[in-house]
Amino acid sequence: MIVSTELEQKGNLFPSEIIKYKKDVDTLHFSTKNGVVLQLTVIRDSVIRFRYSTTGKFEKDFSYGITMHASRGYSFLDITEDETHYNITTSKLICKVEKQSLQVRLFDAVDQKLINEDEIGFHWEECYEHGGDIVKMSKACQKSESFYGLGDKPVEVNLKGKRFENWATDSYAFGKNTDPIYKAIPFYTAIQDNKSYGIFFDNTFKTSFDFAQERRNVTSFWAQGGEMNYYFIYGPQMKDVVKNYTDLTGRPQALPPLWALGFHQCKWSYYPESNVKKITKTFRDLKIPCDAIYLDIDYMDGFRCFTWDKKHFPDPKKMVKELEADGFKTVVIIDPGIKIDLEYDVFKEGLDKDYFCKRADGPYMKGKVWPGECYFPDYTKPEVREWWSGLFKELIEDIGVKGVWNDMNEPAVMDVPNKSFPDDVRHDYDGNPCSHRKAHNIYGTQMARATYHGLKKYAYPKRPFVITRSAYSGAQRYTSTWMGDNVATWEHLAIANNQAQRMAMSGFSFAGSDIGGFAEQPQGELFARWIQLGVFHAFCRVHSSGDHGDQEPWVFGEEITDIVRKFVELRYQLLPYLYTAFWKYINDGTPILKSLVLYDQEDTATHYRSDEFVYGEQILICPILEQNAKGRRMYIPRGKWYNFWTDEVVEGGKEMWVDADLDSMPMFIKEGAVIPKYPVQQYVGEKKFNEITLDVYYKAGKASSKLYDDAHDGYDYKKGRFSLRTFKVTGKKKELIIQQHKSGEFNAGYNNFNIVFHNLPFAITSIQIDNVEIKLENINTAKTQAITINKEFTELHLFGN
Ligand code: MIG
Repeated sequence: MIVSTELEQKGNLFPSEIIKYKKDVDTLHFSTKNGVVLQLTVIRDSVIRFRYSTTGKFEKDFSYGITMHASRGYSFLDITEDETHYNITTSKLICKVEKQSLQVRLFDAVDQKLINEDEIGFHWEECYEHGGDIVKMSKACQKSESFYGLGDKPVEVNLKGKRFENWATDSYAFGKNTDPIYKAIPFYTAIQDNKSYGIFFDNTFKTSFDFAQERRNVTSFWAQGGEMNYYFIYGPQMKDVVKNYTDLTGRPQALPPLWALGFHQCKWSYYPESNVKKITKTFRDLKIPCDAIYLDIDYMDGFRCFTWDKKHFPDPKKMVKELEADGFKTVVIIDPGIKIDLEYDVFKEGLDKDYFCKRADGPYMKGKVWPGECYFPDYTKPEVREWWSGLFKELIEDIGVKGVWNDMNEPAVMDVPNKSFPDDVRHDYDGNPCSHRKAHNIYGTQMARATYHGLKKYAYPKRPFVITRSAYSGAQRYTSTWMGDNVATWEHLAIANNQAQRMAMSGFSFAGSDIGGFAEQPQGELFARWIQLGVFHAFCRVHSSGDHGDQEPWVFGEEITDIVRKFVELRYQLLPYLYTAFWKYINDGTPILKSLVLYDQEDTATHYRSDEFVYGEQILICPILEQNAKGRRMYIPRGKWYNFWTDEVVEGGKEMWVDADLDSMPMFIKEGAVIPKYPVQQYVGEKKFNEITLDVYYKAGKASSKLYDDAHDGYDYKKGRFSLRTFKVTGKKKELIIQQHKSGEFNAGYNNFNIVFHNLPFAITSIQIDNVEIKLENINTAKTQAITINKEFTELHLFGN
């Protein structure tokens, strides 16, 4: 604390007028009279990076957030200077830098309209205590502007009027509005005047964001250290902003194995082995599909990572193998805390090689977690990550574990007021030594990254599966995630819905919450409603702390068990649809879940909707969030939608009541959609089948759908062994045409499509496949509105009367 010094009086400091300008290929340097430098880099036509230095010197340019694969290059760049401004023009953006103040304004290059402007812009406060500056940015907030994103914040989808902090924090039983919680994702999107842009503030110190909370007309963000370093990403569609953000910060490096998109069952803790097997057997006996079973911390010997409690798990290899034979993939937890124990080789090796984090003056960072007193690997050091990756050899290659769950990596420390490391802990930060103030928010991501590389190596030629609790921007490249310790309440069901949507629009689609709630015990009704939502999240896992009773699908009585089975079966049927959405996410960054604002931003009625979302491209979901509900009011986005359960067609662009008793939920399909479905399986790959279903929802007009497929594991798909099918549907009064376009070299095991037509406005009188008339009786017309045909057709043409 600085008391009555000159510094205190200094307060906020501002750049003065520009006295020097220099261009270096794609980077412009503006220097002010008082020594501030703005380094403006045109990354792409729609992406500009702003970096400010208050000393004239910049830090080494290093970021954990930005992927080395980020694309660069623009099609047009023009720089002009007039009396008051420098004007930087690309094909998408016009950026004006004011000479007097260094303030920035951004306009759409096409219609010249304002997108975003600095209010006071960049300013800073010197930080005596730690050195450096508290760096700040204030921007004007337009009247009808709304804000979204920012990772796991447990609030409604629209962030306007709220203030947040990013400091990864272990937040057991967090509640609505608790801030911060586990993740630090300093990226938001905004929309005003039907123009959407995003800001990625790539700074791993504690960052804060104020969305017109303190002042109605101002949105600001600041950090406790480091540089003011942000990327301005223009849309004007929010979808494109998110895509471009994932172009910068990365997308998953590989598709997940398909089993990872199945249903997962977890608890703290399933042990001993007989108990694990009892659980997996019950899934099979009751025919509730399930692909993964989790072992929480109790499988270890005294919570020592990479060991087994031999009393409870005498032969882990044998157990894992047996589980696998029954379709269950074993996922085990690995925490960062390494027990201080000279008899324990992981600890010994870490100590000998000097891999653990140290305090400022040299002693090790000692903290209490589950194993008791621990040291913690410094995952921000490449050598340490390499070592950590190697530790997975036995677990993955030999024992056969298929996935790893990284917990407590905020990092969490017990029995200390700040729940984490003290600020003075030192980190390597990949050769940019720093204190924990800078490394805290990235610690979990670097742990997950090292874990990922271990799994990738030892699971080869299969694909790895990692799940993490803490994350910074970019973690989506390596891992999936869950939202930490939620609670079995109705309010938390709504939070889970908002968090999954928010994560998806923050570039992190492979996410889900503990279904049913981690703390406390849900009633059967809440559990059923939660399953209904959870099966539409990319990551779908039941987990609970266990000290409040059982939370398997069958413990709430038969009615609930049947509902759970129905919805988990639906998830398994829709796996090809989800897999296609995942492929799209990896391929171009399209979020798997789309909040309505992201789905249709032009319709301002969507800007404050939080409950409804579009799953993939064409399925509208709205969970029931209240007890005893027999349905609910919801907003249907513009266009025509089919009620999934009744095939009734509704015209969107309005709110309406939708029936949904406990065994149902509001679910709609976009007209014109072709929805692929597998037969129900108890686990991915259980059955060989000769056909899959395509549900075709008639539309008067044109629509297009995609179906991606590959071997569901392994990397052959990267060598062209995938199959991408595009179905173009054209509906006329008495005709329906489906054109199929195929690419890729993968040949799926099935031969036929069973095409089911919904709502055909005519009776089929004749059918042509690839211009050849087919005798109606030659086609397996089980139902009048369905036909089975070879999957390689090019054009299917139905005629009717
Ligand atoms: O301090 O490993 O969020 O999912 O079951 C609790 C035990 C540590 C917190 C995780 C939770 C996990 C639990 N862990």
